[in-house]
Amino acid sequence: MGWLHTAKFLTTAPQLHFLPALDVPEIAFVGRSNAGKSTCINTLTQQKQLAFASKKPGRTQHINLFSLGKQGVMDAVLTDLPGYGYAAVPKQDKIRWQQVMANYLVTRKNLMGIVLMCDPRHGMTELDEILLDVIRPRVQEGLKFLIVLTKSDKLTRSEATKVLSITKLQAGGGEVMLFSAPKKKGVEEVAQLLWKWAHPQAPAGAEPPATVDA
Ligand SMILES: Nc1nc2c(ncn2[C@@H]2O[C@H](COP(=O)(O)OP(=O)(O)O)[C@@H](O)[C@H]2O)c(=O)[nH]1
Ligand SMILES: [Mg+2]
Repeated sequence: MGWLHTAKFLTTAPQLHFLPALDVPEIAFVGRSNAGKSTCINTLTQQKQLAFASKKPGRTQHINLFSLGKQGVMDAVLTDLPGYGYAAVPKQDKIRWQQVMANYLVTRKNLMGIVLMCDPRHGMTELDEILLDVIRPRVQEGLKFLIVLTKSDKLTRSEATKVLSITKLQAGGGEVMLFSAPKKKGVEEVAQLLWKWAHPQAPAGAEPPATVDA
C-alpha cells in the first residue's frame, strides 16, 4: 500500500489555535472552490471518505487534518483547508476565512509544504496570487511549494504545454505539475514529491510511494 493510502482523519478545527501542536511534517492543500482539491486528495489517498470528512456539516469551513504513516505510526499530516473564492459566501465569512487561512499558513510551526490546486482553464486567479504573496516569505525560508494544475484531461496537448510553462514562471521557485483524476495523470509524480518532502533524510529508493495499484 502506498504511503498516501494510509491517510486517516485526525481532527478538525475552526481556527489554528484549536489545532494540536504536532512535531511531524505537515503538508497543506489549498485552492479555489471547484479547483478539484477534494477530487485530487481522494485520488492521491485512494479514499473517498477523506474529502467526505471535510464535507460533513460544520466542517466545510474548518481546517481538517489527516494523519499519514504505516503501522499506525504517524510520520506526517495532510491538511485540507477550505476552498476560497466561492461567490455565494457572505463577505464577512470570506474575510474571516481569509484571516484564518493566512494565520495558519504564516504561523503553523510544523507546516513544511503547500500544494496549491489550480484549474488550468482559469489559470492563477487574483486570490491565488494573494495566497502566493502571503506564503512567499516562508517559501524563501525553505517551505516547499507545488502548484497542481488539475483537470488536465480538459486541455489539448498544446494548451497543457503552454499553461505549464506560464505557471512555472508564476510559481516563484515552486514546482508545477499537471494532474488529472480520471486519467490518473500526475498521481505518481505528486505522491513521490510529497513523500520526499516529508522524508528529506531518506536515501533515494528507500520507499516506493506508489499510489496506483499495479
Ligand atoms: N475532468 C475532470 N474533472 C475534474 C477533475 N478534478 C475535479 N473535477 C471536477 O471538478 C468539479 C470540482 O471538483 P472538487 O474536487 O469538488 O473541487 P473542490 O471544490 O476544489 O474540492 C467536480 O465536478 C469534479 O468532478 C479532473 O481531474 N478532471
Ligand atoms: Mg472540496
